[in-house]
Amino acid sequence: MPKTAINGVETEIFPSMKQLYPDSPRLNILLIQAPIEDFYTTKERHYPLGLLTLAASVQDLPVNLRILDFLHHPGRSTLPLPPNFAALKPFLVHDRGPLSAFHQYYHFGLSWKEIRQSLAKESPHICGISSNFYTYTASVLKLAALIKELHPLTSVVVGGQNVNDYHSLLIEDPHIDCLISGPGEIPFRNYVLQHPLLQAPESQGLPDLSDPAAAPPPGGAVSPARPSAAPPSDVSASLSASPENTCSSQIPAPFPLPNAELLPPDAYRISGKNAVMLNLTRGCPMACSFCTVHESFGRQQQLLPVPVVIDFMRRQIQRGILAFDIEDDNFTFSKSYAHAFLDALLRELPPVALYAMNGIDSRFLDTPLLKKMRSAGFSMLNLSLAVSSDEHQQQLSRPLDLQRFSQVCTTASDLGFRIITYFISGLPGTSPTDVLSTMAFLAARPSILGISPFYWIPGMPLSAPNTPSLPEDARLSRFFPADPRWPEPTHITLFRLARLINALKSLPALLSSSTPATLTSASKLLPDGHILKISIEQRKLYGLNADKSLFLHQSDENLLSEFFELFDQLPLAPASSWKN
Ligand code: B12
Ligand code: SF4
Repeated sequence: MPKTAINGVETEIFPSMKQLYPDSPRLNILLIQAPIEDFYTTKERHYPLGLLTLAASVQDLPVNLRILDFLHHPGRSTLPLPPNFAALKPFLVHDRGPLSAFHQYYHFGLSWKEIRQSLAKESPHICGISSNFYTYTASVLKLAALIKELHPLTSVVVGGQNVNDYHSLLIEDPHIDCLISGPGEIPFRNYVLQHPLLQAPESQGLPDLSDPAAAPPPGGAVSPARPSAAPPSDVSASLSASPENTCSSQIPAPFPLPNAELLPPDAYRISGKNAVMLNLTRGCPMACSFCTVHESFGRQQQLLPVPVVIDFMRRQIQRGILAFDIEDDNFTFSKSYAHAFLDALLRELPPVALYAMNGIDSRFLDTPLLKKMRSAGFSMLNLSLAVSSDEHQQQLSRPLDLQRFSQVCTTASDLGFRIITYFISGLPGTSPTDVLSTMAFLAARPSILGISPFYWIPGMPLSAPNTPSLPEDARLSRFFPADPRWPEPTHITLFRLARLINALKSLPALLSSSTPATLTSASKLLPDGHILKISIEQRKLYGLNADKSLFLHQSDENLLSEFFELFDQLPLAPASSWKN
């Protein structure tokens, strides 16, 4: 069968579908999240937001639609290390101490045996699989093959941020019938509408659904075209153009909110609270060269009308949701929009816990906004810094005012936010010394250090001297040396050093101390024999065995010397702590 073109839906897509499940009065659609293989996963952020917004875009059609989340499952099983991860092996020692890194490779989610059993019970006309991550392409291909083996006539559609023309694995796969890139709502709805079951309304007694505009999904009509990937000519102009979008419920929503009701309220939890994820905005006007989000959502920011968001949240609260994670790329880019949203939330909704775990850019934060965020229910602030040097920020097209960043940190800490700031190690063009400077800058701020090893994505504007030949190598936890200055031992040593700083920053004695600490003075607060004290005194990194004995981690010795020289006299600020 010819595969549907990327970004479009051809007409001849269901050659033999008229015979498939002819007795079903409705179209059976399964929207599926695949399991993954990695050293770790972040289960608090598994929410299948993209699949649920797709679901919202077809919920008015005569379909039986279910979400099968094969990832979000307590089950995990250990796997042998992939052969191409061999360089990591000497470092993957099981360390029970504060300087641990990864040590065991896992399959996260339902096992393939259980997935097979689960799919065998289904009678799907269409299976839509989400593929957001290049590095996890293999799981998506395996799932597509399994669906075709069990249900040869079922249409397998794959969409998501990994669907693009930069790599051919999905395009060439014989088990995938249709690929949809960019926001999936409109093309997926069109795809569904072309199904023979929906194309014969009289015989099925179904309404005429050939005109999508006749039945827009709740929240307003979805946008008719893929957003522009071109950056807006004037970022400040797009900023000031956005406030009108804030309050009118007359303005149609440019994209749907998730159909959260498809899943039980307690299916996803954050800090023990029933949680849902949502986007208030889509599209990012920034142009950071290590990011590919614009390929999917464009560079013009679209805003949901505030009343639409508040209605959604109210409905969720009524069904027992207590926490909301706003996964936007730049939720506060338009400050007036963010204020309008927070004002409405404070005015109209009972207290809830709010998160923006994808990170907030300090450039778009100030004291009034931070105060309002705190009152509205944010207690954690996830900031993103990438790198601290001006030169590298320019190279990455990510200029940042460090003084302003520091002010934001101080204000947020005074307001009682717990702060974590993400920075990237291993970026092509940067050296380990550059990253030590970023770490030194953050160590002196009341923030936890969120080290994020660089991973390559096909199509990212940033070019790398070494690109991984296999998708599995293109993940954070692989510490892939995209630049020769970043061999695995250097990368992993920095990872542990970030953990060392964080452990010291969180020491109760440091938190209550009135005098600024240094690495050496902080170590003096620790009892004799403490693993961190020994590590600092000996300028080596130690791990902890199960029997509580210590072992020495293999490290980049030059980097260790450089770190201890640099940090010996540098100020170390305690991490800000939760204040309720
Ligand atoms: C939330 C999130 C996560 C969550 C997982 C979410 C999940 N359910 O799986 C967590 C935190 C676990 C995560 C992890 C990673 N992430 Co992440 N993540 C995101 C983030 C911030 C938001 C995703 C989202 O919900 N978007 C909103 C929804 C509405 O959009 P969507 O899911 O893309 O869906 C739309 C379309 O893509 C499409 N679509 C999606 N699925 C389908 C299916 C069908 C059938 C169709 C037709 C259409 C379709 O239609 C949807 C509606 O328009 C994005 C950045 C972003 N702005 O999107 C990065 C992003 C997806 N992550 C990325 C990466 C690389 C990772 C990591 C693999 C990095 C790493 N560590 O190596 C890790 C994996 C770590 C681990 N071991 O778990 C990259 C992916 C780039 C790529 N092409 O590979 C992104 C784009 C960020 C970036 N750096 O550029 N991530
Ligand atoms: S990293 Fe964030 S701010 Fe930068 S372009 Fe990507 S989504 Fe936008």
